[in-house]
Amino acid sequence: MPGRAPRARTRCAGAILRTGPAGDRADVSAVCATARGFVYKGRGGPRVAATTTEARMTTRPWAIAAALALLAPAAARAATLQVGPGQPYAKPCAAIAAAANGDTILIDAAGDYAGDVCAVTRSGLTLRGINGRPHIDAAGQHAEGKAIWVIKGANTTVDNIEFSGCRVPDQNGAGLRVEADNLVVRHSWFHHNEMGILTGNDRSHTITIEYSEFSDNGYGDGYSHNVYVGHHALLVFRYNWSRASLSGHLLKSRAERNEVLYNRLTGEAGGTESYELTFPNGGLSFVIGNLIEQPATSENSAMLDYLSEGFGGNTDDRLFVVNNTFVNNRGSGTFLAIRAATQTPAIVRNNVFWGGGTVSSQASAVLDHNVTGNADDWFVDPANYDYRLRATASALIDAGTAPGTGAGESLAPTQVYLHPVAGAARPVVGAIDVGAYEWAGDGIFDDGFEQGVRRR
Ligand SMILES: [Ca+2]
Ligand SMILES: [Ca+2]
Repeated sequence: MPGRAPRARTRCAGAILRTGPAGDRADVSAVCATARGFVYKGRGGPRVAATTTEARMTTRPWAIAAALALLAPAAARAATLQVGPGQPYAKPCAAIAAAANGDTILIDAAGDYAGDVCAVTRSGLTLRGINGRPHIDAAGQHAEGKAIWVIKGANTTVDNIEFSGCRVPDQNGAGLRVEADNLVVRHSWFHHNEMGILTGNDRSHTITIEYSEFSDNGYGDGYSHNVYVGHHALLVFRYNWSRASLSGHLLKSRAERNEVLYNRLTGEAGGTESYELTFPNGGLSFVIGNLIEQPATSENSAMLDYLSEGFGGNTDDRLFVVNNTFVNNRGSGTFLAIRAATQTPAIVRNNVFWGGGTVSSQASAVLDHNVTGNADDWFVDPANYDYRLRATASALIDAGTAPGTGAGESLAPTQVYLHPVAGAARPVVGAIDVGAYEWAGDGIFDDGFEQGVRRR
């Protein structure tokens, strides 16, 4: 296959420590684990060590341990494939085609990967950007009419990669189309695709998305979104920034269980997204510690939508909304559109509902220690979507109650979203504050970690 390079399965470690049986101390510089067993390397050229014992006698203990590890079962001797200028693989998909289960593919940000699209069929791959964040622009290409990468292998990790520009005939071209269990996406950026991430509908699958950014995805028809998770067992979505999807939603999930924790879901200036957060089929959903902002230009006036399309095979309708900051710059509408099919009263505790509108459309919702209002001195820098608290936010500081538990889980916000796309421990200062942020003195703002809104 053109461009396909052999995987390196030989690894060497260490240097000679003791004189070996052949008195070869001066001639041997390393011991290598190979398919033939241990091979000494040195001035006399390579030679095969007779036994592991011989190798052990002649090398430092840590060296032989490292070499032995490379002869362990397949899962432990995964290879690392290098992608980029001057590397064995010029493009990510060439390495993906050559990889074995469990391998790591390192993609140098210096490469030009425009139009390099494919399916990922091996399982257990780690696909990681290095030396910056590599960018894969679809450039008119797509894999299987679906995405830049179609994830078909279980237990894949995608780390530190930028995906943009995917368009397909079905108008749902994604950065990632997910058709396998237990994908983990982190530190990645999805923008100007028709979908950021789109999954299939396998109710046994889980997906984790964290420390990632989604912006300006959507075909513009309202059916394409920054993030769209289908019927899954579990979505974990945390420390992400999703903003300004084009007519679609900032986050949509049909999962049976959703853990949406410490994110920034903000339409921002000119954003035309519909729902900022929607669970159209309900599901056991924890919404804790998020900043959720609706701009005046949002295409609908509801922010969090729940059970708007019936259960769709889900069985749980418990919704916990705790210690979030909701900002409604549209000025009217509904913060929590909890639809009529929802039988279980939602638990809505310690939230800020700023800017006007109906808090909950569910009459039976348990509303507890929430604060509504439109004061202009609560937040650090609303113009830049910085809704951490100022000392003047006395209506919010120490105004919360113990978050308690729900569905057997703690509802306490132990972390805060740290902009951009990071997290930090939530400080504990007196009683818990209302909203996604704890006021800990103005000094917290002196370290410059708020870097403002990036515009690209
Ligand atoms: Ca909306
Ligand atoms: Ca406090």
